[in-house]
Amino acid sequence: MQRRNFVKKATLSSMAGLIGAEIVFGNLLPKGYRPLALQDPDPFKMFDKDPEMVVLNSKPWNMEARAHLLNDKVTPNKFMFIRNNGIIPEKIDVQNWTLTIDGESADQTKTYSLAELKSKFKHHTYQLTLECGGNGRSEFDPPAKGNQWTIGAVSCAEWTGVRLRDVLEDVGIGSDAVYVGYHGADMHLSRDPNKEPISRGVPMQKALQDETLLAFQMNGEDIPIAHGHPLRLVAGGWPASVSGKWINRISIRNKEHDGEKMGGSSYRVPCKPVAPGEKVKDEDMCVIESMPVKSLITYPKSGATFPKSKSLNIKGHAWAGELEVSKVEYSIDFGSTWAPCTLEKPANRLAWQHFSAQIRFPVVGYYEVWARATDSNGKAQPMLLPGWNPKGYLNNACHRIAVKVT
Ligand SMILES: Nc1nc2c(c(=O)[nH]1)N[C@H]1C(S)=C(S)[C@@H](COP(=O)(O)O)O[C@H]1N2
Ligand SMILES: [Mo]
Repeated sequence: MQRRNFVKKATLSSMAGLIGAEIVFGNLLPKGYRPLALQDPDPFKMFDKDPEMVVLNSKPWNMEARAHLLNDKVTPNKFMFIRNNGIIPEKIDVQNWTLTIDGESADQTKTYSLAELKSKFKHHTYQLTLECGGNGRSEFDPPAKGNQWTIGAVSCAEWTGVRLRDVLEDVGIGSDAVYVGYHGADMHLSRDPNKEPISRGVPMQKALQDETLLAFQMNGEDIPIAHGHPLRLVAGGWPASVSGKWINRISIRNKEHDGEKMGGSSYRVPCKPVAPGEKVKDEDMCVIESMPVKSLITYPKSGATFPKSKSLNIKGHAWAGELEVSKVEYSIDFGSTWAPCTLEKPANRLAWQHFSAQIRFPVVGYYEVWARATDSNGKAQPMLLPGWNPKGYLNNACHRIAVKVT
């Protein structure tokens, strides 16, 4: 006869709390069984993602790609990472969606409907690299709290929208303007309407760049819901946290924006290098601006096996925040020697650049292929880890893949 393990009373009442109703016959629930009402819907179906994507968190939804999934020159939705701080807006009324521009340094407060934004201002399309500031966090020691991103929180999709500059100028930018801050329609995890999950921004100079968009399309279609439909800010080359999703308000500020996740250790790193694990005072932390140079080998998939008779054609992308990538090199001897890769120009400023190389291996056996990019200021990626920081941001270490030659 099978023995049934019944769930504890305490667990039962907490589950009832989550469901919002008493679980009748709850005392008969088998141990370890999660009532359907509490099971997650299939995120791959819900967000139209490839089944090889990796879910890091379901509350809120956070999902990353693997290196080999990012081989496309322009990232399609199915391989694009999702980073949410709160709950995706549940009802989006596109017809009545509005964007309000306000703030101490706005000449007036002005509200636009989506249709007005689309008809009044010229449309622009750019490929823009978006990388989460915490991409690579999982490698830091001592570990940092937060989603344990490996290398997959980066994308380069094609975004279409209007220039933020054109809209801000239509409203009128005060002479004392220093920053813009965004507000989105997503909900705080606590569902408290007075709390925002995130409200970040950029200095005016970044806000006024040609490539900083208020986008309504991604890869030629409506932006997918998880990525900010119907309107998102896209500021390529900076931590993607400044690219606000589900945007309904932008404030022109006369000081550094002080919204949620602008202070403390959020998206900030020690202004000067610190020892791993060191406590850093708030006033010694600086806001992350342009992202550091980085590259990713997207072909072949790590672990691939190749015959020695053939050369291996590696492929990947490299990006350098506000800068251009000036060279990418590869090494098959753990960084002792480096050889050049072929590097393409970006499709436009702030788009990632594609690289490739034909590699011949001297003898059969196990190898690692390492890639290292250098930016236009001559700064290269660190081989293993850059400086430690409390929240594990900005890990731009060289990407490495394993290859067996037979
Ligand atoms: N409204 C809103 N915008 C947001 C976020 C969010 O949680 N809410 N997350 C930010 C962070 S931290 C990142 S890395 C990017 C992720 O964009 P993606 O999910 O489209 O890849 O969106 C940014 N914009
Ligand atoms: Mo992020």
